[in-house]
Amino acid sequence: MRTRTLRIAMIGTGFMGRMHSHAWRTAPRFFDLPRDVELTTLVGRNGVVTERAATELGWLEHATDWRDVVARDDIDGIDICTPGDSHAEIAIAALAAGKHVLCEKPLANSLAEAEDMAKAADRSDAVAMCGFSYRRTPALAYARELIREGRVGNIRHVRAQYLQDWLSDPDAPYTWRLDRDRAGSGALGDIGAHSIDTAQWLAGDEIVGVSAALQTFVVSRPVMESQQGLGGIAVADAERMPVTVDDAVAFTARFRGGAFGVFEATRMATGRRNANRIEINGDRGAISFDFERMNELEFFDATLPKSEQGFRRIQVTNAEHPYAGAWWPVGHGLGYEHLFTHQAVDFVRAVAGEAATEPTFADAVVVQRVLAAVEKSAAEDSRFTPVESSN
Ligand code: 4PW
Repeated sequence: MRTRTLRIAMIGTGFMGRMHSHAWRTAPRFFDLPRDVELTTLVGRNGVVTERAATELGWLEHATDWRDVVARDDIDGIDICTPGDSHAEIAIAALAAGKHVLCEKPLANSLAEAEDMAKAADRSDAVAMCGFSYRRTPALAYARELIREGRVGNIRHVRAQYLQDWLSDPDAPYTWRLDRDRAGSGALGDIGAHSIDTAQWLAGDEIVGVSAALQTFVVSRPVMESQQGLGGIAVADAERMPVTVDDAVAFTARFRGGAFGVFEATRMATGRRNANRIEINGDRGAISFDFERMNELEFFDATLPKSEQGFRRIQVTNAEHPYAGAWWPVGHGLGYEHLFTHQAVDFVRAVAGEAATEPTFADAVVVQRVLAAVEKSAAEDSRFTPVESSN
């Protein structure tokens, strides 16, 4: 029985705003939730754009000032889908006003802001959750179950790559994701943060040290004429804007428990659209995953007789698998949008006290510390050892 309605205000009308709208609408329709969800108010700076988006995406009303909305008594939850430069201010105000908060990743643009947000969450009784959505991939949630049951044993290797190619064209237009002031960092915070969170969450362990390098291949990009997906269309002969973030990052990492990690994130890996991959090798087995085949998990069991060993491809689409039972019968499979629906489900259950909040803001600070360490390591040129020239 759904006793009360959770009234949501969402800030942001872009790609993530559209995705979260779909999730809030779908979650109570497919999952047995303790609360109904009302898409109450959509907030965006541009009134015309926000009104159109509110109508298209099914919000009851729209508004242009998040401060007014956060102060309203008829709103229970604030969903932050804006670029990172406004996360801290909105989240801290919303928590102080007693609202539950779901905030997109990475939690903030700096470690100091993220820590302030976690302190605000500590002072509040409300739910404060960070949107590391890949935790809600059934195959990864199942991988975590296997790892927690000891099926891979002691972890030695964590190998994570997040490869996209939407910026490989040097004339792909400038977006806020290329502006350090708005996004905090480039491939590192936008997609590398997912790998860091997934790796620590799966391994049940924390990264304690990194050695990193960052690379920017394209230092300026043409002004955008119209947005399409993550990128958009540039005007011919447009003025170029300086790119102030990394295009790619690579780092090695040591985990507290002794595991050794290798991470790579780039938005210029031609041919790779959303290859969010992770492989973990332990002394009893291994798991391997690639989001481009998100309904599958590869599992290797080193305890089987040698003659029977080999990676097994498990279709993580059965009712027994995490989240999967609420969807389609006999393994029809899920897509990217389902992660966000599962995230909305877990948020509503946390608000009703039926599930723990995870990831919390404190969990997201752990990721933010790694992001900061990667930037620090990359900035210390002395750690980059040149190969001796043969001439
Ligand atoms: O969080 C990530 C983004 O910012 C995503 O999962 C994919 O890469 C889609 O957009 C970017």
